[in-house]
Amino acid sequence: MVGLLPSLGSECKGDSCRDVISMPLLDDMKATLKADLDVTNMNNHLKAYIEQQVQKGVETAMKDVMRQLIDNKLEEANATIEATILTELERYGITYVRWGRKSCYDGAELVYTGQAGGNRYNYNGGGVNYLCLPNDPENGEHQSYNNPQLFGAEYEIIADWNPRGMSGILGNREVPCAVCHRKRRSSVITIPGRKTCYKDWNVEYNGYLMASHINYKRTDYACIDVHAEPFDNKSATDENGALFYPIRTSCGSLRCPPYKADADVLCVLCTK
Ligand SMILES: [Ca+2]
Ligand SMILES: [Ca+2]
Repeated sequence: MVGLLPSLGSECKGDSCRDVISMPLLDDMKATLKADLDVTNMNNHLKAYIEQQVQKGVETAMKDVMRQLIDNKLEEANATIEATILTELERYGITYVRWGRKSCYDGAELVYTGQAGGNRYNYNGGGVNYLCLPNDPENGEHQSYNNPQLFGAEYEIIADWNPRGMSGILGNREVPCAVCHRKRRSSVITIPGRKTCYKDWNVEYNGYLMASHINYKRTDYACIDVHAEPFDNKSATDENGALFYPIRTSCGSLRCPPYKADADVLCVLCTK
């Protein structure tokens, strides 16, 4: 019996492809059937088929390799983008003053700590805002003109002026402050009249809203931490300067309810 499959790479032509195939017809008859076959077409078909299969295999293998390469590159690119975003996010954030405390809350970075100050409670002119004055000032030159408008601030929280939950030793003591930086946040608000933040906002601190006294010059409102502390160990002396008085509600134009008459005013500083 002759082979039907010529080796790949060699192609038969014409008579060379005409071979005689013999095979047993019936064992008992001890005879053979002989036939001439032209295997040219069969060879060509087989060759084309094999080439097609080889090509498919190569294509599939190439696709797998390319896909793997692309996947790897995409993974690398995603990791780079993510790392870049995280690095950039570190540079962004918000700042706020925490009045009444020397430190920042839970992971917020301390920019500096200092002493609360502002204009004297009974002086005209100047600013109405409280200032957080750093503990390591860079001082200007001495001057003789008469326009002193920068004073330290005192807690004017004496006897029954003490809001619930605040230390009773604060009266006439000086007021610390901390400037805090919270990374990866873009907004900050101080909400008067609440001690909790709204949904999706984070509490930085809560306390009581304070300002000047109704008989003195107007100031800003400031949110004094509920756990306010004295600036230092110096005993309470009534030096005055800028003053922080607790304030209370007054119903009328302020709707009660929802507000409550003659009540301490809570506040909370929120970020997100
Ligand atoms: Ca004092
Ligand atoms: Ca005082």
